[in-house]
Amino acid sequence: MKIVGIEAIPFAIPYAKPLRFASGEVRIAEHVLVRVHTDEGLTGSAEAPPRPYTYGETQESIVAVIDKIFAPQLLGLTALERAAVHERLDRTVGNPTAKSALDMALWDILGQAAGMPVSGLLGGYTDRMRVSHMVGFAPAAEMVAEAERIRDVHGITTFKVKVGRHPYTDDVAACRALREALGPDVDLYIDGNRGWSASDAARALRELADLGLTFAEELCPADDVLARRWLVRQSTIPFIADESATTPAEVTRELLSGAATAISVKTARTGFSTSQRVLHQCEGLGVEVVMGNQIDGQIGTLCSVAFGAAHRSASVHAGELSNFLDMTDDLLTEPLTVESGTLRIREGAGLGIDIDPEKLARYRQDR
Ligand code: MUC
Ligand code: MG
Repeated sequence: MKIVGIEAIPFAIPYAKPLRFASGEVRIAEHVLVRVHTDEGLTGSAEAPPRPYTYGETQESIVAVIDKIFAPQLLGLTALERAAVHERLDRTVGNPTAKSALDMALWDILGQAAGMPVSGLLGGYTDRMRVSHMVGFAPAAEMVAEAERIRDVHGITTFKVKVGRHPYTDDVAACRALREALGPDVDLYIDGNRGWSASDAARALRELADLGLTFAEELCPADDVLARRWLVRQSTIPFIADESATTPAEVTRELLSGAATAISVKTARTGFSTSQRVLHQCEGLGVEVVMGNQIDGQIGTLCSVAFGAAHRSASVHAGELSNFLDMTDDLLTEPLTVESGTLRIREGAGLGIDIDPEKLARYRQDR
């Protein structure tokens, strides 16, 4: 299982429905397909989604760091030497989605070599997760229409509402319209992507108090250190750290300092190996987690569901596994489908990422 080649292939697939949120927007999925080849002819795959507003990575930087730094460091190691792989990757700071795609591609190789699904190797708790859908910025009536469509077509009954606009009262009105239209049985939570000040966030939380929200995520910047702790202390619902908790050390800092009370686990930024460390930290500290989404395509979503379904604590809450529904196309031979509000892992060896060569040829940007 010696690593003999690593490819970082940029591709671009437009969104049918762009997602807008406080820190940015996504109109085209300009991601990087990462493929790791072994001397026995196995190929592990994963995708890296550049999110400059969250990690500083771009599509070009992901390709460059893999081609110029990571590939030369990893060639010759085997898929069983993941700790050694991570030691080498960690000599370079940052670049979380590039590192994570490499980690997950190695797990894909392990699964294929063992003839077993990666989700089973990771923990094998269940074979599916309930799906949560993100509702991006739009006029309130459009947000309601989108949530109703997603519920009616896909059976999804958990929605993460993007907030963080100015004035904050527009977001409060949108959340109220969603609750009134969808009724009490739907789970609603909010994600501010650091858009509000702590004082606006506190006002918004008070005005939203009767809506029965499940969580609040990253309402204001983590760098507003004292203001953020002040905000979290008065929140009556768990306060999820996302952008502020992208490594095990940041998770420790955010939780122990009282700046967050729950964690978003994203395989796109911590792969499988480091996501397990984060998950075990949260379990040990008695903190809830949500499987988040880095606005992944179908490949990244398969990785998220493989990890989430593998662990009891990661599958308690619905996982954010539906962003791919807004894309015009994807690379998999057999597209993912959400059925009755749930997404299943792929049975079979590895991660089950079977890439359609014609689609890859159509969307890749390096030829
Ligand atoms: C999310 O949960 O915030 C948007 C920005 C980012 O870093 O992730 C997405 C979704
Ligand atoms: Mg978030």
